[in-house]
Amino acid sequence: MPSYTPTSADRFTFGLWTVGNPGRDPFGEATRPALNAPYLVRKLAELGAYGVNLHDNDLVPIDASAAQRDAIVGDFKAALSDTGLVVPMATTNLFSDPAFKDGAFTSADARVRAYALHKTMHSMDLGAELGAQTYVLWGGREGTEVDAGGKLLDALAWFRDSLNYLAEYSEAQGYGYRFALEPKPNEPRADIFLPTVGSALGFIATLDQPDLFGLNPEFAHETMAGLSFPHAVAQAIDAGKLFHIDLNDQKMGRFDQDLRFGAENPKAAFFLVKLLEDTGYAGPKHFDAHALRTEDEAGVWAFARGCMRTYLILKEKAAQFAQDAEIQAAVAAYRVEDAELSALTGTFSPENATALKARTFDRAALGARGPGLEALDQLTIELLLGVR
Ligand code: GCO
Ligand code: MN
Ligand code: MN
Repeated sequence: MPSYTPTSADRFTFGLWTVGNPGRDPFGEATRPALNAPYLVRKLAELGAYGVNLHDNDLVPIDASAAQRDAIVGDFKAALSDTGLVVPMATTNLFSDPAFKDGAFTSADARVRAYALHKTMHSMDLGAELGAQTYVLWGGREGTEVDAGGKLLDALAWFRDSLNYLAEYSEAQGYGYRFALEPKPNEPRADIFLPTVGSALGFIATLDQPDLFGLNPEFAHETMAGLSFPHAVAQAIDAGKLFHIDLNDQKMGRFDQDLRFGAENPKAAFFLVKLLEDTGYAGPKHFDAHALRTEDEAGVWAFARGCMRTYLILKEKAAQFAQDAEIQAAVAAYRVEDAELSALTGTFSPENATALKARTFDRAALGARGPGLEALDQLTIELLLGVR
């Protein structure tokens, strides 16, 4: 029986805010004590994680003095160097402070927009000091409940200007960040700007330096929007924009649950892992989730271990899927090739178009073909349920 014990080669990461989540929710107080950053680093290293990610204020309180900041960062760096854990990604908290209650980069107040840039640049300095190469931008408060203010187009322009500015700052400082936009449809705002992977991809094309920008898609976020996460990730991969990924789970149509990876939709999780493994995704696999509010500290580590273990089990299942002769025969039978027709459809030429228009098709036969998907899906389910 394989142990499914991760090593740093698996590149699993957690946020300080994930395993550090004390169980507070809109209806109730924290249910477990806050754990300090160096302790979290040591525990994650013990469990076989590769790295740890952070918002500026997960580590340094928003009102810390320069001396306090340096002491806190020093202790954190010591834990990193003791354990070998790295910080591949950093981000800014642009959602907790009341200053950001109506948006950060998209606030209607120019002073808030300027403060958001100021705070993000300081946070980028911290991330660079810790070695981060990916900078995530999750616009948690970038949205509205009320559209009467009439800022929809302005908000997009302000957002664009801010991202262009930050990209220039990164280049001017020599940080070389790759920025990853993280779409989410709602929560904490009623309607968040750039709500899905597709929206973010469209927006990136309008930036001054689109090559510096990609996606940090999250399983729960596309699921909240009623969309398929594997489909969204495939589109990001197709565009060369899968810069980072947030793994967790979620029931569709519910509040933002941040469940343990694979806990709710193991089949979608399987097709996601298969997609990442088949396409050679080499970035960090970040678990942006937290233990249930019911849990104590032991539950937190059971949660973290479970996220990684489930990924590794699904990775093994993906390999089994590729080696299963009956499954592969069904996959092969699903696809129909026709060399003669492909020669006509592969490249446009007036001759090909004329020849294709002149062809006749047996529509009834096309419509009558059974592609074998019921049988293939059942084989997949049996594989996942462990009877193959
Ligand atoms: C959420 C988001 C956040 C971001 C994090 C990093 O739903 O709250 O997923 O957890 O991922 O702020 O940018
Ligand atoms: Mn989320
Ligand atoms: Mn996230």
